[in-house]
This record gives sequence, C-alpha cells and structure tokens, in this order.
Amino acid sequence: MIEKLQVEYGFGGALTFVPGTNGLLKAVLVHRSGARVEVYLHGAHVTSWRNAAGDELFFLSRESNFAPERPIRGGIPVIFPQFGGGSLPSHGIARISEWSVAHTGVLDNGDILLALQLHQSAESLELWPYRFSLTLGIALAADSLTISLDAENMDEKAFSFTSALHTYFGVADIGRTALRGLQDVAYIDSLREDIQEVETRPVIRLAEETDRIYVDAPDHLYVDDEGHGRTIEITKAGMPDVVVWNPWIAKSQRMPDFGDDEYLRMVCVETGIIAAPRDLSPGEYWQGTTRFSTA
Ligand code: TA6
Repeated sequence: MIEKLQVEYGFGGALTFVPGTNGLLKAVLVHRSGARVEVYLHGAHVTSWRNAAGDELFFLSRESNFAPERPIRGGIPVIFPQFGGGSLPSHGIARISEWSVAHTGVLDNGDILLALQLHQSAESLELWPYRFSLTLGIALAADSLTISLDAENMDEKAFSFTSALHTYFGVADIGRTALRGLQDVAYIDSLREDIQEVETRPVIRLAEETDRIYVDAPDHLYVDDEGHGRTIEITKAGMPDVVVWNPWIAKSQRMPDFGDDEYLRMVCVETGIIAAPRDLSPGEYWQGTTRFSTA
C-alpha cells in the first residue's frame, strides 16, 4: 500500500507516505525551507505543522487515540457534516473515516500540495443518507499552511451540513496567550444554554472553560503565543464562524484522550460554517479555506 502510494503520489523527500502511530498511514510533507506537515489518511487529519524556523504550531494530546473509528485529539480534526452533537457521532463522520489520496504536486515556488478525498460509504449512508464528495486540500509553504475543504452534493436530493476545521494550537502557556480580532462579534456561549452576547474585548485571554461560537467573524484573526514569542495569523474564506474552546481543568479530567494538565498548553480556534447550516442542492459545491501563517 505504502509503496504503491509512494510511486503514484510521492515526490522524493518532499512528500512521502510512512507508517504513523499504531501503524496508521500518514503523509509527510517537507518544504525546501524546512517547513513540515504530517497528515494521517485517517480523518485526513493534520497532526503536526512546523514552520521554516522549526516551531511546532499545533497541539497533539499525549493521550490521543490513533485507532479506526476514533478521532485523533489535536491538530486539525475535519468536521463534516455535523458540528457538535446530534444524530451523528460527535462532530460527524469525516474525522473518523479513512480518506484516499486524490492528487499531489510541488509548485515552482516550492509549495507542496496534497489533496485527500472522502465519499459516502455503505456505513456513512446508514448514518447520513446522502452521496457526497469531500476534498481536503493542503498547501505547505515556508511560513504558511493553507487548508481548503470542498464539499459537493453528489446526490439527487438536497442536504444541509455544518462543517469546521477544529484546529488545536499549541501554546507555551494558556495564561500567556491572547486572541485578537473578535471584538464586537456576536457569539453563542455553549456553556450558558447557548445565550447570545457580543464580544467586547479587543484582546481575549482565557482563564476558565471556554466554548463559544462567534458568528460571522472577521476573516483575519490572531493567536498571540506570548510564551513562545510568536503570533499565528488565521485568514479564512467561506467559513463565517469561529469557535474558541479550551476545556480547562474539570473537563480535561473527564476526557480520557486528553491529559489533565494539557489545557495549559493548547487553545482551539476553529473556523467553519456552524451557526447556520449550509444547504447544498444536487450538484452544488461549497468551499471553505483557512490559511495559517507565522510570517
Ligand atoms: O469545538 C468545541 C467543542 O464542540 C466542545 O464543545 C468540545 O466538545 C470539543 O468540541 C471537543 O469535542 P470532541 O467530540 O472532539 O471531544
């Protein structure tokens, strides 16, 4: 399997396929600048992004599962067709499904491209009776990582979905971490019966469990990881909403695939289409894109 993938889609040392944790298959993208990304075919799950300076920008729990039908805890869980709880498994089926390689490439400027694809299966049709095509595009540059998610309705009937890139950023210390770009944005507080309020702070610092859906948020946001002396800029398109989440102490202790103290070194800033489900007619197509940069 690995040899066949390497022959068909590999690009020398720039894009290789190797066994990852528990033997799950992963692709490793290594940019000529030294930037590097790891992505598992399980869930099309990006688990690591290092920029040209060698900084690891994502969080991955030391307790994470790496097993079929279990989500990986950290990196970028791909959420589709349901954000959160509901009739499907929590956060939908995409992150617990096995994806396939659609295409790969290395551009003249050195950017490395990998596209992974997921379609309905007999199992998914049991849970969600629609035919679909989902493509996750990954583009790695020296100091940026761009993720695009394309959903197409391949069925004869319309469906609606919610979707997100549930990104876990690794930080030196949550107490020395700030989020910027959400001032004056309305949010739904998932911890207070979905009460709706407006963010008043230009700079948000977390000091307790936080789980908020910011609706129609600006397309530029900033995560200031002061402890590491760096800022990650988030630039999004087609993904109106942003979720800010940290489980804090009590919830961390209730999560078997998350270390009790790991809330101190992570924050989720998620981009997606969450508050208002997106309808897709037969043959219709939606694309959402998020770019992370440290330049
Ligand atoms: O994005 C925030 C959230 O919806 C939280 O409510 C919390 O449940 C988190 O996602 C993790 O969900 P998971 O199903 O991955 O444990």
